[in-house]
Amino acid sequence: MERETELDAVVVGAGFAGLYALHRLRGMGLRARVLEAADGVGGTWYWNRYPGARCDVESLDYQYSFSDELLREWRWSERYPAQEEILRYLRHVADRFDLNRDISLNTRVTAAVLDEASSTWTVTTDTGAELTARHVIMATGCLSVPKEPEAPGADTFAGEIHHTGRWPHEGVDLTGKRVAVIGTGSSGIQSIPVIAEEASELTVFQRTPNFSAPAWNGPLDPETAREVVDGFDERRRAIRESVTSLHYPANDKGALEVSDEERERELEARYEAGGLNMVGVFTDVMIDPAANEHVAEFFRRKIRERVDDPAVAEALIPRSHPWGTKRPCVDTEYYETFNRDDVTLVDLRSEPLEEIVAEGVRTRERTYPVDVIVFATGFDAMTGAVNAIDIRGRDGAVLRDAWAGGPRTYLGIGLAGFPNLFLVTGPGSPSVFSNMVVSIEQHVDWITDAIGHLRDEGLESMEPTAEAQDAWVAHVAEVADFTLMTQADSWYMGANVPGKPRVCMPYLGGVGPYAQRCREIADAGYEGFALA
Ligand code: NA7
Repeated sequence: MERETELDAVVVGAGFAGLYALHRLRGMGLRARVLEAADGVGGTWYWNRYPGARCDVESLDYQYSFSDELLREWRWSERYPAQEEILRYLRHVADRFDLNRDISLNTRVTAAVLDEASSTWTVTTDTGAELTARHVIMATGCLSVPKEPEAPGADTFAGEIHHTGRWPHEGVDLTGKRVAVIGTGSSGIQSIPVIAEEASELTVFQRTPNFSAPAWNGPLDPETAREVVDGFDERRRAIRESVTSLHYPANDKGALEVSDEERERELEARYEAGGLNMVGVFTDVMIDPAANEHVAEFFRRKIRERVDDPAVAEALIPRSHPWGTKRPCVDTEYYETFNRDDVTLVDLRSEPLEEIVAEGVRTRERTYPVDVIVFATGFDAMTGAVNAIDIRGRDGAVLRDAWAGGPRTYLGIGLAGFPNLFLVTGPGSPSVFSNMVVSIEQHVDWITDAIGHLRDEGLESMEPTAEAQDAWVAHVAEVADFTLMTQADSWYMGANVPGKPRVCMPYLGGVGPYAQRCREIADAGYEGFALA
């Protein structure tokens, strides 16, 4: 594939979004090619192979809904799917729907340039290939560009360094090794208990403690799974229309409206149900600091119960951000891991990390000698993968420049000045604030319907008007400002990457209401888009 010009669409990325986009486009009789940097399909689940990597959304809801046969033939083994099982599922999807023949692996997209006269895009890759297509669909994922280690001296370290988001495929033998994990977000919290089992000593370097609820993972009862599959359409409809896109019930009461006993009962029940059940616990938790504090205090009590040493428990207790304003974590024995004699917690707030030296990690207080350093330090989320590509639209405008002050989109799907270029779960859509598979299906359906509409109407291009985009960006910010989300230095806010603009990137208006708005816009002839 050196030059390909007969395409209707180029899809960038072969994760959940790219695979489904290809399937849909093919079903419409369109010609599409998927370009994927990795040497296999899977996206996030291809790269994130660190010990303990698992999805926080339950297996039965973290799967495609577009094929009843697929739904019925695939068996999930556990309540929450492990990385390996999700990757196997996605490979199965690629095989079953014969997708591989239109996927180019080991191919990283470097640029996409609009030809205004023909309303087509020329996409170039690091393999030297050049593809021309009417449409470009960015299925690049929200968490696909790992953040570079910010610790100086990493190149002087005598041992091995790994990032959770780029874990070696052959695995890493940590048996008998002294291991450092830097970072206590979801990746750290999932991997720390598993690494502790293997390593001879584990030292955890924590900058910000997080709130984590037990997953209560376990084998999935086949009978329960069958019942869910039998009632799947209704279950999926309900979560699509819900605010969170999780199947957990949303309480219609506020934390401040109920008695102390009722509040405690509700919190305890959600904690016992496990995982992300706490999302939706009370209506006011994400908008009222006093309501939020009840949830935060509940978690703090649980941490004290789970950790033996009171000083360690205090260090693990989050105080610097309201609950839910950084991604709530889901764990298996995370806090209990700190009860082991061979696990040490280093609180970087009281003893800042200064540098990596040949023998290990040096803080202001001392050097911790280790054999392996694991960076669980997260991603350049939501904009990293799009900004890594040189995207040039109308009048040569560079997308990266247009986003210099933070991402600007219409619905998280379209970009003013970049006709026929679509983002799947882009900034300005619920994206990471949802069950990603539900949001991906909604976006891919919407985008491919729009492409079908253009074809049926004999139109060549669509792009949001500047006014519609400005209004949407303002709306996204207004909703965020109404919540407590803007108070945390989270990756939702771009605050984890030095120099990144501080903007709340996901849309917080709720998955169901958002999808409804997208539908209305399409039904009104793609209101806010200029069709030509
Ligand atoms: P996250 O959630 O961004 O977590 C990264 C962690 O690494 C977090 O505890 C950070 O502390 C810490 N960190 C980042 N940079 C540094 C430096 N320079 N020094 C010390 N500590 C640092 O990424 P994950 O991979 O865990 O999870 C990403 C998402 O994947 C997750 O939210 C789920 O949606 C799935 P900080 O909080 O910034 O102080």
